[in-house]
Amino acid sequence: MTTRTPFNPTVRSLAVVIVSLMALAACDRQPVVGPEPVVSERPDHAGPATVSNANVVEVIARHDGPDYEFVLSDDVIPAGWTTFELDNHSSSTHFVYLARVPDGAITGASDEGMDLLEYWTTHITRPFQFFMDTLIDDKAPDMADFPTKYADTFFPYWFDHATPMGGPGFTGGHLTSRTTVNLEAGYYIVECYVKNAEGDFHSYDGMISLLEVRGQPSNANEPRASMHVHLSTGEIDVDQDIRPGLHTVAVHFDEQSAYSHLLGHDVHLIRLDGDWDAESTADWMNWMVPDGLVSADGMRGPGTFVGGAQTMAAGNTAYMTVRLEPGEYAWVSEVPSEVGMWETFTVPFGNPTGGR
Ligand SMILES: [Cu+2]
Repeated sequence: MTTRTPFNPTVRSLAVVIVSLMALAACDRQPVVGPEPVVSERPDHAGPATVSNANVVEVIARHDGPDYEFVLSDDVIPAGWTTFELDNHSSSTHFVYLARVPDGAITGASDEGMDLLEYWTTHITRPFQFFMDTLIDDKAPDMADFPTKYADTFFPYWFDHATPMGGPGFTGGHLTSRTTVNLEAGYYIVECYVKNAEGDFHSYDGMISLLEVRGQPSNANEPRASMHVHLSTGEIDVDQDIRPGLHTVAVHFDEQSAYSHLLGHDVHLIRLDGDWDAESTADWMNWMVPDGLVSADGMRGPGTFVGGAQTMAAGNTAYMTVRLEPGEYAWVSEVPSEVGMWETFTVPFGNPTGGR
């Protein structure tokens, strides 16, 4: 498993991009328009009934007004194959993104005498919010969030070495999703960077935690897949002959690339409830779009997301467990809409898989 993010831009190029975008934003701001209001809160359960022989970390997503948080069932777990169950206890959309903390951050936190999570939010989360705020019309960035210590590079050098390690994808209000990844020992940031109605990242408002993975790998087996999704640069290759029922979907990161929004590709599953505009959904999924990624109370975002696999370096595989009812679905990657990275498929009526 790689410990370096091959597609992360260098800190210098990231800083150049951000400084350039900040200059652009000053003269070309766009109004913030919220997505459609909540349509329904479906009682059905997107996740599976059981998972056996696996480490399971439950992550409850909840918020009360301006306060957002994750509640983790464990904050210290063994290494190896680990299933993250995102239980969304709110009406808005969330995900769980895992990033392995690089050694430079651990040393830096020690040098500055700071708790590791506080150190990360100070040098990563808050500067990202500062940058985001410059893109949002009529929102004044909080100068306290400006990365004074790294004014030239915007982010510390070690951010280039943070490794994206997947996690459950976008999951609609009051739904549950499960995604399994293989984790080596280390510290992991667990966060959701969907935004609230004011354009604050949920992580900025508290939906960010620290997970320690410690010791020898557990005996949890690598899941066995019933479906496969292959991700390469600008492309999603999916199975089209699919039975209804419970599936374990292997998401293979065959290639990885940095796109114009500075992130790599991932994949998310949407249950289509009627007419679907793929391009506007992809725009919503782009964090750099001022009104993109907004989902808060009464603002669920486009469509019904039922999970997925957050971004990982090339060569990794994540496993998503999902119950597919007959209907229309789309796999969509969280990349700029001009890339056009989405694929639709139909789950026919017929004999279900044997899972319960
Ligand atoms: Cu969130």
